[in-house]
Amino acid sequence: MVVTSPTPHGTLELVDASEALRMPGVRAVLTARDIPGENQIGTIILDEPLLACGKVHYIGEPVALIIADTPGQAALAGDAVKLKVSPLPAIMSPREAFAAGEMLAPPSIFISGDTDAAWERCAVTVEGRADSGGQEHLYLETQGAVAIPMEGGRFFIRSGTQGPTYVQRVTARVLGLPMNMVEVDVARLGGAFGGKEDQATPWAALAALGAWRTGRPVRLVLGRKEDMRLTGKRHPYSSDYRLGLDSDGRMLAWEVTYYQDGGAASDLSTAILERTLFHATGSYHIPNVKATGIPCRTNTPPNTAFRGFGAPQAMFVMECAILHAAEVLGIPAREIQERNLLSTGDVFHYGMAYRGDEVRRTWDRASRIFDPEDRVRAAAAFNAAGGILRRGVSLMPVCFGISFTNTSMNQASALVHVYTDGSVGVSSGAVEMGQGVNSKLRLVASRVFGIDPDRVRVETTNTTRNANTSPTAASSGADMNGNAVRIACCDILGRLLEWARGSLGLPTGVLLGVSSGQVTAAGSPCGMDWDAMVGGAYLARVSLSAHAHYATPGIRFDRKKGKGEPFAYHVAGTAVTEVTLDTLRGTCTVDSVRICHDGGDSLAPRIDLGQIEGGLLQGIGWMTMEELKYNPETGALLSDSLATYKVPDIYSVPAELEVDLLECTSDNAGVFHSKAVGEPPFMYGIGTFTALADALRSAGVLVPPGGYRTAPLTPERLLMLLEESRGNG
Ligand code: LUZ
Ligand code: MOS
Repeated sequence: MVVTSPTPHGTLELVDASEALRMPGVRAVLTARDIPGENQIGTIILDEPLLACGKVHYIGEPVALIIADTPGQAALAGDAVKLKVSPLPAIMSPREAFAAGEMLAPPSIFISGDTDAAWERCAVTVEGRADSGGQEHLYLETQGAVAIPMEGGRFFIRSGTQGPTYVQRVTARVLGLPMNMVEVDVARLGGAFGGKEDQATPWAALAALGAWRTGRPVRLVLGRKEDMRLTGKRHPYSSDYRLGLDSDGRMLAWEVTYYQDGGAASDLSTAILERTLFHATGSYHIPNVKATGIPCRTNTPPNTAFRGFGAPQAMFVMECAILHAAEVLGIPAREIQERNLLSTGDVFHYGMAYRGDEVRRTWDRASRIFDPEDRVRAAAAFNAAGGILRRGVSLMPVCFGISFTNTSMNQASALVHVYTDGSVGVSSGAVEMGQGVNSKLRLVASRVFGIDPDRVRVETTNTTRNANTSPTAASSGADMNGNAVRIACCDILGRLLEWARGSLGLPTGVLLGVSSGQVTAAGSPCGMDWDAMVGGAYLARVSLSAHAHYATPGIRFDRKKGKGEPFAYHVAGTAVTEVTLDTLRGTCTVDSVRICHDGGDSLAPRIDLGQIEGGLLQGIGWMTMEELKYNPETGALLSDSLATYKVPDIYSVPAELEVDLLECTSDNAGVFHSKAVGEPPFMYGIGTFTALADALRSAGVLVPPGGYRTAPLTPERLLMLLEESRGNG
């Protein structure tokens, strides 16, 4: 049980646990003073204590840890801990924070071309503001960990984390131990979405602290409400933009400033802001760009990674500006979009050339097979007929860079054992969180070995078997760990076939392989099966194990210059969305979403389809219904349960949902020409916002200041906009 700050900002005057310590079942109450090592859990910037010390910076900041025999006893004792906090002024919005000089790090700026010189060449410029809200991860399984003290002062931790190495490093730091004294094991997570990249760590470190103090296993699992209150979310952004276009609708200049609501500590905010800057131009080519990111410190839980990692916020602002320009020019947004789509060879503002062609290919294919023009005509006819309903249509192109923007993180490792009975065990740094990475790894191993996937088992993710791993994140888990598994398997297979060649007495010119469990020579079975080869090689003392390391090739980025080739490749796609808005009630339905998605040569199309559909739904939730509400007086989160925080459910699924996987076998850094799929589909959800904007426009709602360029477009907000436009504001 974790005792947390009741105040968004203040000085911690007193933590009195004397009564709690006398309560039944209570083993220990720990505060910052009890930490044997460093009270520091920061990853990029060391600015976050594990347990508050001196000051508190947000409601829900851990102050004390209660270890008791049962969760009930711990909860009762938690209520008995007396906290005295003298309040300080709290900041709840990023612009307010910026005005007060409260930043988590200095602003960063990406520049290409010369925007100042470009404005005078623009026939039209639009300026405005676009705000997008935060988002609760709502992973099915809440944060939790079990820490077990082991012999020799070691600790074994089972953690629900995307980043076992982070948990290991921080726990070692907190306990004052070398990393080799902490083993972290992860079986699987009940979802994460980025919420367990950095923020699974404190709960594991706290459990370990409890295990260290009591010498007993400690289990710490957050309740749902607790999890919603205590952990960080997607970063809300408030952004200013200025977009300049020539008379043909070509975008010439783009200036944008992102005020990122980082919460009370930096967590991954600066990395997320960097990905925002990389995606400042969305799926478009703009020759003159100035993008500024300001990481602002506010008094909410530190915001963190969430599917898309800052890119959705950037693409949202870009699409809002295009809508705005389309209104001023009196042309459909899709004309501006199409005119400016990225083409092969276009240079991004960060200096990398776009090597793919899938932005235009998916747009063109979506335009052909989904016939958006016909849908636009149908909507116009529907709207012309009057009544209270209005239809809207949008196209939403997505282009997402694949690789951690921090180049050094783009590495993975695998450990593969073939056992003497021919079965295979695969370990890697990848964490299974429902995204299907284990199925993909199993397919990779079975494909290299030429055996049935059932012969392959994917083991837990464990820091003793695979060390110094990057978190399973950035959509790159299958790409990088899959490649490491591929290399390790190839290594073993090479040794096995070499032994088989000798045993069969075949000359070196004959190509050996394994297919459907049979050893083949020049493509035909040669009477030896996989099991016999493995057994024979073992007796001949051939190693049946391999460890492999994979580092994504060809990427680099110079942070000082803001230029480089940070991404291995880009994933693209285009969504066509139709919505119906009820102008009387403010409600809306998403009638259809049709997506043409660049899935590469998919390893597992059904898994990728699940990611595309799930990502879309999560994006629709972010854009239309999920809204974080805080008590304006106390700063407490009001939307802290599923009764007050609405997420998409089965009824939110578009009545028609169609996904077309673009056939694409071009070379990239995926495994066997497959492509990363986790994050890009999230941003198709922005198409629901722009389709709603289209419907609003036909209901007579036009760009009011701060108007519909605010997400989410909840029914409440839609109704207010409609009422304002009717003069009922
Ligand atoms: N995590 C991270 C990520 O540390 N760096 C990234 O670039 C990233 N991108 C997407 C999701 N998680
Ligand atoms: Mo992430 S947002 O953990 O890929």
